[in-house]
Amino acid sequence: MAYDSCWLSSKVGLANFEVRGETPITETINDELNQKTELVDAKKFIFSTFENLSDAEKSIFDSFEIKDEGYVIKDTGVAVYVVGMQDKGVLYGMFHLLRLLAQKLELVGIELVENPYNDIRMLNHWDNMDEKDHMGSVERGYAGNSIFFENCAIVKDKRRIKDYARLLASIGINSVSINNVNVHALESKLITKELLPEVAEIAEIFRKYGVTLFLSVNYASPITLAGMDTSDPLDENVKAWWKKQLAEVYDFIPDFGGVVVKADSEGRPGPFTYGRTHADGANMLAEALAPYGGLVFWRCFVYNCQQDWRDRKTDRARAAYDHFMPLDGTFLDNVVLQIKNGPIDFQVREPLSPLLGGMTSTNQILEFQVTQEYLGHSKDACFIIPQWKEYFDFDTYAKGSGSTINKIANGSLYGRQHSGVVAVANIGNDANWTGHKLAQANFYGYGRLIWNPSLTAEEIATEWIQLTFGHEGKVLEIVKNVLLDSWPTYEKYTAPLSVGFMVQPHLHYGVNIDGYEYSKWGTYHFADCNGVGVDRTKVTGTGYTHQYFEPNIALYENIETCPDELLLFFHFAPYTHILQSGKTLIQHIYDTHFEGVIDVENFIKKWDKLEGLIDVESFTNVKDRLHLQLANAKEWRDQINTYFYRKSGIADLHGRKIY
Ligand code: GCV
Repeated sequence: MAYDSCWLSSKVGLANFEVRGETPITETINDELNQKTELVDAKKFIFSTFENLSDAEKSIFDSFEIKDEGYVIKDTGVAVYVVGMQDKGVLYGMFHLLRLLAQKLELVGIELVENPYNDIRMLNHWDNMDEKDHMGSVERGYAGNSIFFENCAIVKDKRRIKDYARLLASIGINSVSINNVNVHALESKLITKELLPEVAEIAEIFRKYGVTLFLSVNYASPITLAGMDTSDPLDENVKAWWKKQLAEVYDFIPDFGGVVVKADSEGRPGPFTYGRTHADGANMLAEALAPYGGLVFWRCFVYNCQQDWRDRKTDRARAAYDHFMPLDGTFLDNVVLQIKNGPIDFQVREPLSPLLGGMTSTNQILEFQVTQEYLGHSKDACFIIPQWKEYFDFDTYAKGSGSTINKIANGSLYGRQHSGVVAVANIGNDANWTGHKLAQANFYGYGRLIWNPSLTAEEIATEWIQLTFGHEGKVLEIVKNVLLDSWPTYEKYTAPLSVGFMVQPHLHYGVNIDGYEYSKWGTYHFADCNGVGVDRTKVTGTGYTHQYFEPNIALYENIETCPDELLLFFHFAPYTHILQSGKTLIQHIYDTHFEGVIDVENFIKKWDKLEGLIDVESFTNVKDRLHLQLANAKEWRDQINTYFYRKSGIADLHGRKIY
């Protein structure tokens, strides 16, 4: 059932193949190939590590530059070879080959070399074992409950986890953490003997698909698990406890990847309690993990969540940089700072976090969010790949022109040892994995894009559509169209110009313009009768603009040059301000909100044409959700337009209905 409705559903496989070597992963390759029922009876296919090739074969593959997890697919005339340096590379190559077969692409004469652009390609799950009434729930999850936890325990039936491991390997993901970064009482015990036998079972399932397991840990564990009276990272007993505890994890899981830590963030415990720094905290864990090659992913999502809305000086956007920049160079080599793409929190659009590229001497990993916390909860369609593409291409100028986020994420800009991309997953135990069928494309696309960021959003969409829905031209055209337009559309009817938080507090779905305006969370838009937006300039505002490098500082500092789409993030602008597009700010607000609703109406019209051309379940799933999306878009349109009409007193140029 788990695959009937996804990009792995194709039954097309190979009649004549040989898999060399005997490892858990080569076993997986065999299983995978043996499952196929529609066999292509063409050539012979050989799956092998370089090591397992004969000398004569080696001479054919010698000249290819294959990195650790990379592979070559080559038709030598005698056979089609899939060759990797490691069995993991062969596994990725096999999935690539199966993809080509399912897409009906030509294999005769094929020769391609693939190496992943990012070394760490990770997903974080925000899954809970318990949280009072939320047994097995997923924080910010919109596709059912956890596939890892149920009834305050690890799931007994682990078949779905195996299905999931397979999905991960098929898109090149090599690392996964399975529990929420908000670690509650029960999940804290995942690193103890009580739960490690079962955690080890999960690790074994993942291992066969080349995926390394990580756990989120509770910084206060010495107190909550061991009854100590402190978690001070400089306390010798605390250090000794973590060493002992993590050694125990390695007894059960010899290739355990390490830990993910949310400390001193949104009420979570951390080193600040003891007057220590984040470097003190992270390094203490890093020392305990170092003997085993384990990593600490230390999150930089640290800000004051008890802010007074009257305080206009404190700027949440500044927080991560202000906290972590002074610590650059003081982290141990196996610490990796995990940085969200933007300085606030996965809004429909934000500038890039200035910490990315700011720190020169610290390992960094870029954090995206695949789950649609602020992008419509898998009720509204929002294909996020185009957003990530823009972010990857952003030039920070950290080391002069060409210092893109891409090069920072993969560590090449500063020659960092551990680097890559991580994202908050969007899957759950719903039959189609992601709730909204089209949200699968975000999961699929995330893996494909971080493997190869030069793929276009259109190429990724095309792959996913053909693998999932087949080869009908009309299907490709319509689904691609809806996917590629969906992020701009979502932006139009929600919060354009990077104005940020106007959502229902806590839930983060649906409009509530002032929902966060007088709260403690530091996410304000400051709309009044004169204008809207946050002045983050150096001259008159919070000074955030100066966390960037020139020429970005100058670009953002000046309201005339600041890109329209980021205007309200950096400036408080009057409603009559003329955008670079030539429109006034207020007219832009009205136009985008009217257009956004029309876009969704068009999505519905297009989707209706797919009836009978794709499976009924997927057709109905998306159709139903598009109608929910339309209702949501209308509510946003009417509330936003009415709100800004009342604030500004300026009528719509086109006389459309504003309530
Ligand atoms: C896991 C946002 C989300 C929280 C999340 C947090 C984080 O604030 O709303 O649900 O907590 O980010 O990234 O830690």
